[in-house]
Amino acid sequence: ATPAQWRSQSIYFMLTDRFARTDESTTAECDAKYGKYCGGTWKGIEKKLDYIQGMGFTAIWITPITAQMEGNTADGSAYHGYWQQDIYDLNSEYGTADDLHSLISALHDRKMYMMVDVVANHMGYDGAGDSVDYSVFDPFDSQKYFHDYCKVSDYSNQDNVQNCWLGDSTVSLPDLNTEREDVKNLWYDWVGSLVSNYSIDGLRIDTVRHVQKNFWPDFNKAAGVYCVGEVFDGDADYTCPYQEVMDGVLNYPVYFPLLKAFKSTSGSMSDLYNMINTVKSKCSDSTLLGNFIENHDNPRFASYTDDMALAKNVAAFTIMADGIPIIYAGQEQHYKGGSDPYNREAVWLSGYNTDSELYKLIAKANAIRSHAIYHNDKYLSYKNYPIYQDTTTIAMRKGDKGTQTITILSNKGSNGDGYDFDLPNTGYDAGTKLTEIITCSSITVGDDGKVPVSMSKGQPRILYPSSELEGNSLCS
Ligand code: ABC
Repeated sequence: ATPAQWRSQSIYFMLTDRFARTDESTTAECDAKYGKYCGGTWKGIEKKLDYIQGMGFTAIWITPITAQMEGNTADGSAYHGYWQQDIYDLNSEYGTADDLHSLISALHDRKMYMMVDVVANHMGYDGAGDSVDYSVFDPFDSQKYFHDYCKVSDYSNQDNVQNCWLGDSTVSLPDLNTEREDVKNLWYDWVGSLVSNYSIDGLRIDTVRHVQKNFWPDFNKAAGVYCVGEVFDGDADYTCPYQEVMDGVLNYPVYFPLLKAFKSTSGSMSDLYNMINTVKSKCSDSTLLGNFIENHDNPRFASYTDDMALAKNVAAFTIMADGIPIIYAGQEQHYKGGSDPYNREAVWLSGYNTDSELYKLIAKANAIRSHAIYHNDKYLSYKNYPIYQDTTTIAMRKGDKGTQTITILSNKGSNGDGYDFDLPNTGYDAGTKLTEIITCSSITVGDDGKVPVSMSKGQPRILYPSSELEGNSLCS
């Protein structure tokens, strides 16, 4: 699928090993701290598509599918999929090629998309960087395909970031020499075949900042589908330029101030307010970025605060701002694991509770977003911007006059006092009847054009013109 087709999607991201098992067990043991395989499979995912679709997701992103380094180490096993050794074979722990085909057809039958994670920067080896037996890799079975060993040690030095190796002396990540023509061509052929063999709709690309920029345009082109790259850096001046060589990047610049604003009831709104504008002006297209507040590399949001209202606000932001929303499996169950590997809990242990507060909030936010998109085909390309901030509140607008959504977020938390205020600059005409989607209550825009907003218990608010909701069951 093209970038334009992806713009309207909403993504549920999971580690294949940790989402669902073929036997549909909700009790199978999985202690994330050991970093071992827990038994999640592609068949398991296929059986749980109702659960995913029930939250309004239209796409899934799964971790890498290639064959991995075997066995267990002090860093754990390759259950996550980022330690590949054979790029032409699949990770048999997750199932067979037929299982993967079957999952993808099941998605397509539901008009959903499949995004697969791919790694072109490195392979994975059970041992230190100076002890690698290159013959275990397929292809790249000789040292000549790799950069000489050195460890990534200085993120402010781009040569070091690109040419040295990630990993440690337990599991090294042999760093491919992606300047070599043969290495480039192998990857371009490989990615084109992968996408067409499995009818993959989009790619999440790992470790993008660790490969020279000029590698990516042809990789993205050979893939022929929307690609979103991981550039793990909060500086928009550093991260946005990667959107010149790839369709989109994960929105790390917004991630950091979003976390800061909502991880406590004293977080500052102004950094987030400013960063929304910064990304909008510095990235070539903020509507093609991947928005998130959780992933498998960072502590879960609830590891900072167990406040449910704060978790709802960040989820609402992720879905209502510019870009493609990405929710990390387990976020809807308010999982609270800390740093890797603790943030990779098995989702089956939640029993896939569809009544959880965040499951329902996510479903609502995805539903109003889909409705707004469906109702006005320019909704997605209209760039979201902040219209208001105070010490505990931020409000933002997305969409043309008359069909815009206004999202109002607060970090007061579940125990926060209620407060009322008149919100200016929404673009709604005086007298317009609005529906607040979270509470399904009605509000009329004042004669002065301001919207009387009532905040309570730190809950988020999403406004939309009532007349444009006709025929939608969201609040009726
Ligand atoms: C395993 C164990 C860990 C153990 C480690 C040594 O080995 O699980 O407990 O500590 C995979 C696995 C991991 C595994 C690693 C290494 O491989 O999933 O479990 O860790 O073997 C991607 C993937 C990630 C994957 C890999 C490797 C890459 O999403 O899951 O990890 O294929 C860097 C990379 C980034 C990578 C990330 C984990 O590490 O750039 O691609 N993610 C700074 C740097 C970032 C750096 C980050 C974390 O630190 O700038 O480039 O990411 O090390 C902000 C700044 C940021 C800064 C942060 C910390 O602060 O703006 O720039 O990020 O303010």
